[in-house]
Amino acid sequence: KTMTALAAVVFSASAVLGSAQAQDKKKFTIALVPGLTTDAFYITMRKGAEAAAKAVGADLVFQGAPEFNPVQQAPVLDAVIARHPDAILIAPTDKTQLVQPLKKAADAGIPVITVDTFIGTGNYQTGSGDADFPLAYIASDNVMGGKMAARALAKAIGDKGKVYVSNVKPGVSTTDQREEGFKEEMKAHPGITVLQTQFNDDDANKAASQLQSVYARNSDLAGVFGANLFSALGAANGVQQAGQAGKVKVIAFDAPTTIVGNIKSGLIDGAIAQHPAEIGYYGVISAYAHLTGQSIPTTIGTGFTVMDKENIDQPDVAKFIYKD
Ligand code: T6T
Repeated sequence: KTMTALAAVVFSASAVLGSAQAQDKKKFTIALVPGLTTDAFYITMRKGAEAAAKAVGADLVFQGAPEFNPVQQAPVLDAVIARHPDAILIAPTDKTQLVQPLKKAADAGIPVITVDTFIGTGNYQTGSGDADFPLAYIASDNVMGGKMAARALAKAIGDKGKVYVSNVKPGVSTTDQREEGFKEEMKAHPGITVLQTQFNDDDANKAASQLQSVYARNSDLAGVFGANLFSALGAANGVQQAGQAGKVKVIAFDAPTTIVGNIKSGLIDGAIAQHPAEIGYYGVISAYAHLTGQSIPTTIGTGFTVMDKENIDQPDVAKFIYKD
């Protein structure tokens, strides 16, 4: 009996302590720095991050630059570091140029996790190099995504003809890897010639005029791979402006809402949609797990959904169209 009473006292004491701890529980602030703020990919990532922040009772701060550019992103990062959040999730806009700016966060004791893109080699916590300090990298498998795009384009053009990659700029981990995967896969398609990559600086208008110049030089152009949202939309617009809709085939990376109309009209043959909401969700969950003393994996890979005319209306496919 005494033991039971004692146990009850201990139990109620620990219950009080537990609730006091719950009241004192620190509310974490997690910052998400996107590649740029006005991109449906990062807007969708933010939604996933907010869902996770709500689930764990953390505050999410979303702060980014208006353009995908390391020169603009670094001062935004400095401002975020000055607010000293409990953790920073960031899509670095350049593999090397964001290393030093991010080192400042790590030196200030702020854990860093990169989402979508990586710095250095993307192999973190290995003890090698000066860019392995982020705790984790959460993203699509971009080499694989590039290979998937190559297969889709090869199929669309009947496995022969000239194609090229419309890309952002060298030094961006994601789009570099997509181009690498695309070219690797095309080695298995000897009837296809891959022309020189056109870099558009994430400017859809530039991508559109580049398409027209490439087409002007190669009237037998068979297809183009737009390696991210703006490259793909721009290349597709260029195909339309050249009067080649449905003739020059377009495979897009990313899935903004306009992709639906473009796929249905036949201007774009297919899109490799990433799952940005998953990236944001697992980014926040990983940060929270780390902040509460759990170990976290150094890489988390998220999936793809391939969209085309046949499946775009199916709810399990359409749910991966980005939010804007
Ligand atoms: O493709 C995404 C992202 O994965 C890439 O790193 C940059 O471009 C996008 O944000 C789309 O615009």
